[in-house]
Amino acid sequence: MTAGTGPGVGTAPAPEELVDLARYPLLPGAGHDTLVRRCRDALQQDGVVVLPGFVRPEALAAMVDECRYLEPLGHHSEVHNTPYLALPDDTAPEGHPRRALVRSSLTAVAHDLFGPDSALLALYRWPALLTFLAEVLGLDEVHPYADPLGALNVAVMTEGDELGWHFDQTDFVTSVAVQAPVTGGAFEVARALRTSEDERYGAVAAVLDGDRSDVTSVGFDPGALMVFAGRHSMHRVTGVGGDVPRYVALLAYDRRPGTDSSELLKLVRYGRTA
Ligand SMILES: O=C(O)CCC(=O)C(=O)O
Repeated sequence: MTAGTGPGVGTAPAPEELVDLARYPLLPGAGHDTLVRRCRDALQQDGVVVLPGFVRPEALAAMVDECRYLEPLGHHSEVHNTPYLALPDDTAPEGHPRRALVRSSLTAVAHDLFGPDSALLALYRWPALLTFLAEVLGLDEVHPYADPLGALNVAVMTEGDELGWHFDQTDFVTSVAVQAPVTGGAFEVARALRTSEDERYGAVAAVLDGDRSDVTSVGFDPGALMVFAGRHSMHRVTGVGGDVPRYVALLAYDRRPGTDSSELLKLVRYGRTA
């Protein structure tokens, strides 16, 4: 059986064969320190770093097959929530972002559905990737989530799906773009829209009302690894069109071991809690 395409009876691919290590020297050696510095600078300056062509073409083809196989096992949800991923605050004035509702519609494939032969799982657990991410993020360590459903998950977006404007509740998100849709599916960011001290509700309301002056499109480039700091940068995925699903793998890590997601988040995203 080809790695990552079936119900998980094969063996896991070697993670170092999944990544273009000539272009991105993740392991210590020539070019490694320069790569880390470049990524760290981009993340600090722009809140996002994208490494196009990170996944080698053959590995990407296996990941597409894997996502195709997993897609029917995923849970589709459509929710309307605030950009703060919280319930609307009815005490806030009319038109306030804390009362605004945005639509998110997607299918999520949970971590426990990936087979032992999964290329995505092999990449997710690869110690060299964890060390590299810690270096880029300036952290001592990076740990995979302990969330049995959300640790590694695939977001599938088909015709009519979208991810509304929101701020993340985590410091950073790592993703691998696997397959682009026919139209839409762009990752758009209003960078550093708020700070820890200032919510800047006026600026948030303007973006929600369609003001594009603070918005940049990061695009969607299959094979790219993205590290994104979304706590202060509001972001969204534009509506998807056409008959090719958008696949993105979300690799959830934290600076501490044992991080889990709330039961409510699991229920909404995966339709179950375990
Ligand atoms: O699908 C993507 O490209 C990004 C997903 C995202 O921003 C999120 O899940 O918060």
